[in-house]
Amino acid sequence: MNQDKWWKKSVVYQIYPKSFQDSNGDGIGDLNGIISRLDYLQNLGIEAIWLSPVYRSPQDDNGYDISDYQDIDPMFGSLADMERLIVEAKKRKIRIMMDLVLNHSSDEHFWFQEARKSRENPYHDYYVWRDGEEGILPNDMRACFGGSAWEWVPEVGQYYFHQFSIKQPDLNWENPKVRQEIYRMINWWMEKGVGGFRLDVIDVIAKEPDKKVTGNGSRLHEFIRELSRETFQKGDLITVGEAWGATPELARLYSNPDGSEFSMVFQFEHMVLDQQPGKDKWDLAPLPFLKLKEVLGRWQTELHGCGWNSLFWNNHDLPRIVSRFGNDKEYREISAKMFAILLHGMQGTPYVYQGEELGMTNAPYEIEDYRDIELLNCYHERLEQGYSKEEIMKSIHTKGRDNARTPMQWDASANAGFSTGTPWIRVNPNYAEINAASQVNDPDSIFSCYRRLIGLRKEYDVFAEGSFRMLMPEDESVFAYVREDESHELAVICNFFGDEAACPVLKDYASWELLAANYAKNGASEVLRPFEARMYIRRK
Ligand code: TEU
Ligand code: CA
Repeated sequence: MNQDKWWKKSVVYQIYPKSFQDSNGDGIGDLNGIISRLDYLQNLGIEAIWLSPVYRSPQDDNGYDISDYQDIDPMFGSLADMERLIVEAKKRKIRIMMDLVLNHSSDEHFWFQEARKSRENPYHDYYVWRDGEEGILPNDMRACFGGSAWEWVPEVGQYYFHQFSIKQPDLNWENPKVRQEIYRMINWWMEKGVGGFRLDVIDVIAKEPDKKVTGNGSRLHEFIRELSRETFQKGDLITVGEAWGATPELARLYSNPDGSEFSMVFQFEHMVLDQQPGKDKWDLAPLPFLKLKEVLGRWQTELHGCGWNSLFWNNHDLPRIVSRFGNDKEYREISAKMFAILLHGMQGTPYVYQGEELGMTNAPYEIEDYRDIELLNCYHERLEQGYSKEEIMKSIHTKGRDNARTPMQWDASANAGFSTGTPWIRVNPNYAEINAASQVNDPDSIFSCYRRLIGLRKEYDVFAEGSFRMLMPEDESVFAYVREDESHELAVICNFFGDEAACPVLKDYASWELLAANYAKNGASEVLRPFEARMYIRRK
């Protein structure tokens, strides 16, 4: 059962290990680096860490291509380091959530190495194969990172299916042996004390390529319920599925309060609004603000009492929120705090992505300084398609995944304190100004704002359980809502933009207790300053 679960009042912090903290000077973040920063995370108040993949991997897609699910990549450390991380985190009341990439493995995984040898090989059916002739593809399905979703293997005279890169062959969930291997592996991690899992692209595991179906295949929830029963339900875990194709209706299945699937899912409806309809993320469009309010509000009310939301603005695949919807120049601090206050007042479990709590920004580099496979493939594909370089770079600077993957900015020393060697990806040059050292002890910093919000969610039940009501849904500048339970009312009132905004309802809350704000208290009574955010509470 998912009722009264600890994770309803907790905040999760996402670590992208490659970019968090390097401990041995090779320029790559690692497990010992993470251990050395646990005190920082405890101070922030988070209670779980979602660790992006640290398994053995050729790193074609930064670890989302796993060649051994039961080992740690030497670049990150050893299994003993991982065990130590779990123990050290536990001492600080932090649970470690691992990232399960179950839709595909690496092509260098033993299973695939065997599978490609012959059709009779016992592992052949671990993957998704279709007959064909070289050069005549089974169908026209495309991979997410560009190119065909089919790749020819001459040894077997067949194509294998891959939704992501060529080095990420899709696993065949129809094969019960594959499912059993996966459950065995997950239980092995659970025995090591792992406290939860994030399930990568879980909504596409039940693919039906002959029907050109990837997301929400007909056996999806059957597979997930079996997975959950055979693994997660044996422990008090937090689980979150990544589901780009989720609707509120589907999310009520994924996060069913009976605990039959996951704790919650990541849905992305609010993260795909600033692109041209029907096109992909690189085809930029201004953010339709009223639509954003409608989307977030709908997810709040539709899951209330019958499901559970994940709340986030950022992750390792998304651009930095201050640069995306806010202002990363003169209002960087103010707007970063506005996004924090706006999100943390909602119902669900908030996720903070490394550096978000510092107001880290996008990294508009030259193409040579980027590393991400998706970004680089887009660059080459679009050049071939005739886009201008300027146009492509604009899309990349706005949406590229490496915006979120630059090294964590710890202090103003060389390489932002991330590494004594040469970082695998360039450090954002603004680290002297934006870094943790300058914020942790400053009560007015973005970091302190996050710490306060994380604490408030534990203090007042209304955050976890209260109902949600949008205020002024048609207002073009203000994002405001009220939460309510038996004992409290909570009001969050934000100006989403960089101009002053009239906000007559403000005066209705003037007598309430101000819990959090991003300006000094004495503002005007009916006007919000640029990006101003206020969170009020009152006892009923
Ligand atoms: O991302 C899922 C996914 O669909 C992405 O390809 C997404 O469309 C893209 O990043 C948006 O820019 C997950 C992981 O979070 C991502 O890092 C992996 O590359 C991907 O799965 C494959 O495992
Ligand atoms: Ca290292």
